[in-house]
Amino acid sequence: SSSKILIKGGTVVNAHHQEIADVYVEDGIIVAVQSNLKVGDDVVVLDATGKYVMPGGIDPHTHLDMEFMGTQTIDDFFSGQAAALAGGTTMHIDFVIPVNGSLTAGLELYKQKAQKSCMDYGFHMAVTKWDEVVSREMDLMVKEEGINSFKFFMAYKGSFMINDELLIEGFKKCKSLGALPMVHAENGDAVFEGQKRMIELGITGPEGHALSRPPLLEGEATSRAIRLARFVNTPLYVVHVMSIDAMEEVAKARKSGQRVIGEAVVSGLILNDSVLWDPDFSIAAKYVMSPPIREAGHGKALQGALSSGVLQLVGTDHCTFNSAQKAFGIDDFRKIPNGVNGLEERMHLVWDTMVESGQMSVSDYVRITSTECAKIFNIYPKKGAILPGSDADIIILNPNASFTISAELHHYRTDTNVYEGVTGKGKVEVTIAGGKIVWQNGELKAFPGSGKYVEMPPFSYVFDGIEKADSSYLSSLKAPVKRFRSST
Ligand code: DUC
Ligand code: ZN
Ligand code: ZN
Ligand code: ZN
Repeated sequence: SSSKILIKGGTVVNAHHQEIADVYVEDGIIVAVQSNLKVGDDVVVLDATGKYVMPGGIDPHTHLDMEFMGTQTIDDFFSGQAAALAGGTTMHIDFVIPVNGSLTAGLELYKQKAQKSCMDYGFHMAVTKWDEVVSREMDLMVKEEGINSFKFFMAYKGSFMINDELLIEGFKKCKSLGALPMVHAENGDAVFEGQKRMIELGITGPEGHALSRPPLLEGEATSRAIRLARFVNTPLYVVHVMSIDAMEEVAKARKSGQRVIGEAVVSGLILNDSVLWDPDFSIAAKYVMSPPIREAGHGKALQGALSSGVLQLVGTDHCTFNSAQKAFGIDDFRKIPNGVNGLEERMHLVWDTMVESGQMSVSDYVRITSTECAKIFNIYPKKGAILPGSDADIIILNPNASFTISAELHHYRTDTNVYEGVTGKGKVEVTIAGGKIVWQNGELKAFPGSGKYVEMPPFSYVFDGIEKADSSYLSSLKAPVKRFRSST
């Protein structure tokens, strides 16, 4: 059976260390990492000579089967995850969207959606309104449901957007629970003004989307969220940093010692806004996401921020719609469902852009695509490592093979791909998830129901309002330089 696997002779890479070794897997767990392992003949042997053996990717940011902008994302927990496995990602963290503001109802719905999972997954919880009920539901999520992160949208006026009062309440609540607050940082009120102005000017095409929500507004909201997090004295996770403006706010805060985590997304690293000016609506519309794809220059700066450590990890914001859905906005960019693909392409594109190009070491690649995410969300070293006792989520990457991306070849349900025609170096040849070979020789073996929910425990970085030294990742980040004096 395939429950025992030996990966022979590869270069085993962890975020801290790499060595040539064999990896032995039994019943879903990594049992041994050492050279010249001898095993019985009931073991499947994979030769990894000349290849890298690395932890499967963890995508910290996806939206599968999400109801959004009057429609539903086309990829669900099965199709999105199956595609992820084919691209070397073995876990993702999806955002639960509350139902009429109710976190409990939202979670029930997402538990249903996720039953067809073929890959391990965790949940972040979005908070879209504030009252006593929501506050109590947050306790429940952390204490009973294995959720340790809450996302606040500073944009999407009229639907998800919350104001500063809620942001502060939410940050305080997160802090009291040992949970990590996350923000979608764009100034939603200003975006609303920008959109009205575009329509007044008769700009109704996809370029209007980018023009109405410039980097300025992402920088403003990022700065505000960071300052409010400092006010509350809580760590903060900024999702999808898409501009130099936002990245510089993260850099400044981290330099001062504030505990801010910045997430890059693949589209922001690689694409530029020229695509939004394509005269063919069906091409331009597929690139509409929020925050928008920026002018050339931002992507390169964000790549630099990943290499220098200003940004700590890379996700996708995978959120797919087919061409028919994108066409809802043919007369008005405000109606184009926001979102692009990335779950299947992330591991390949980050390898090619960061490692193959010489901007990053292989160990750092493992860190930004897997290990850092596992540490931030408190599931390391179960996930994010090739170590005895870790889950057997492993990829074998051949640095000399190449990849090609196209809608013809991808494993999603969506009929387009924002990376159509992109080729590069470095190919995931084998994916092992939960101890099973799920991707090999271009063949995908994904089974609905085989993915497990990964509970993410809270952090204990707060004690009576004073930082308590412990071994958790968040508390190991530097404390704010300034503290509030207690009244005397
Ligand atoms: N941005 C997107 O493009 N899609 C989903 C949600 C978001 O913030
Ligand atoms: Zn070692
Ligand atoms: Zn967002
Ligand atoms: Zn998102």
